[in-house]
Amino acid sequence: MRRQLTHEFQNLIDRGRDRQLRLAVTGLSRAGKTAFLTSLVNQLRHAGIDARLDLLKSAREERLLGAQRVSQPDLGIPRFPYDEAMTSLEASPPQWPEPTRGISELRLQLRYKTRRARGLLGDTATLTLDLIDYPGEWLLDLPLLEHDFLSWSEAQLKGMGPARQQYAQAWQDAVAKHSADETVEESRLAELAAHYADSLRQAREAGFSHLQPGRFLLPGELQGAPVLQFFPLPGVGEDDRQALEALPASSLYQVLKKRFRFYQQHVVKPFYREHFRRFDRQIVLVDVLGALNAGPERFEDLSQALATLMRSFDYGKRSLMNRLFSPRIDRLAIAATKADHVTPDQHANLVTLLESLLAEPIKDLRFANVPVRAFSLASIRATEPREVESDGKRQAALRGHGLDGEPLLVYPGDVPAKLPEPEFWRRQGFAFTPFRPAAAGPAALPHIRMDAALEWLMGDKLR
Ligand SMILES: Nc1nc2c(ncn2[C@@H]2O[C@H](COP(=O)(O)OP(=O)(O)O)[C@@H](O)[C@H]2O)c(=O)[nH]1
Ligand SMILES: [Mg+2]
Repeated sequence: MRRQLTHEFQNLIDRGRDRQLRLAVTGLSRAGKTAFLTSLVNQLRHAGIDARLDLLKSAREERLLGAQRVSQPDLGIPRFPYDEAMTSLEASPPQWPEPTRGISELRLQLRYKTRRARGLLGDTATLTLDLIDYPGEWLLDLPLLEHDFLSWSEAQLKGMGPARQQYAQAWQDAVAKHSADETVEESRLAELAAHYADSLRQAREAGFSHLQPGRFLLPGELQGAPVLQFFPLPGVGEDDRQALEALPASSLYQVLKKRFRFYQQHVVKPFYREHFRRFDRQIVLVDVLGALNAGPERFEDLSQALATLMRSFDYGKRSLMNRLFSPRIDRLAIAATKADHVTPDQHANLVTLLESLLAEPIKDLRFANVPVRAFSLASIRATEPREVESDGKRQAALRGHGLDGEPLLVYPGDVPAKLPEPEFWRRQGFAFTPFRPAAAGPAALPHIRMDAALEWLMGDKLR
């Protein structure tokens, strides 16, 4: 009798616990979001069969039974293309999944055994896990809400370094042919805006990250809409405010100003209100190694982009985020991806480098009492650690295949443990070769520390 009561009591507790988690994955383009989510779904689907998830407590204790896909709750959001990604990885030769360019979502139902005292297993329970993938570029737009068109315009044009300026020059020359009070034809506006978007894309291609507005790079369903047809206006500043404000509604200045406001109200705000606000947990992926490979100006630019991006997680009482949207993320992970590009002895440095890259935001998060942890991981491990002998000494190396299939045995170099000094860049001691993924078989995808990230992001929900 007594035994039965305890059992029912336990059932009640189980039902009362929150059994739902909205986990969001973000990062700038090419940071590794698609690879991460594909691997995450794959690992969970193989849990209890052949996945290697020793650092995920519920898996280690053999309580995690498996995961199933169920239909997603938001019918207006594209489904995360898991099957398509797996098809690419299973192809011969295997290929990295196609890049995705907007927000997508997938719902999993996890089954697991709850934990009782003294290691006894409890009942079977389910956790509904909503996974959301969205471009980090969209978060670069948060500060845009603090500006009006004029101050935004000035800030955009002032902040460019020489290499970055190079990509904006042709566009600037084209705009310089027009004045702020001129009535510019709709088609010409569209042209100038397209030219501006193009200059952002070129800068992006050349390795820059700190680019605004974010939707110009990843327009999603807004491709071609007039709301994306504005740009900063060179040659005017705060001193001209009064004169500019007095211009007629048809003037170039007023038209751009109106569109900028529309972009704030109908693009930036709705994303935070309808999506961001509802996330419970977040992982931010960063391609630290890619930036190291790209040199000092790109690396510094990534650092600024990350500082901007992380402002969306600034929950200080007086932060813009809290004032506008009262978000609820209660735990955050930041991860340096593609760790399989360096030898395992460099992984600890990769984490400390990431931590120093994000030192300020991490401090703010801790102050605001949002737990945050840094990781290095490989969602889909494409290399194997090896050792080679050179000059009679043993040296760590990586074995893998290049994108066109040729076998490689390389030592990519040392990862600096903190922000690199000028000396590091002079030596250029880092060479990053892209690898193609290993052939995917029927077993779970090979990874590095996906399980550690999972434990941090959802382990407490699987008790
Ligand atoms: N070696 C290795 N490469 C990776 C890994 N994850 C991503 N990549 C590489 O980075 C590219 C971009 O990754 P993707 O997930 O598409 O980035 P997204 O734009 O953030 O979704 C991929 O095409 C791969 O070349 C990984 O775990 N290991
Ligand atoms: Mg993607």
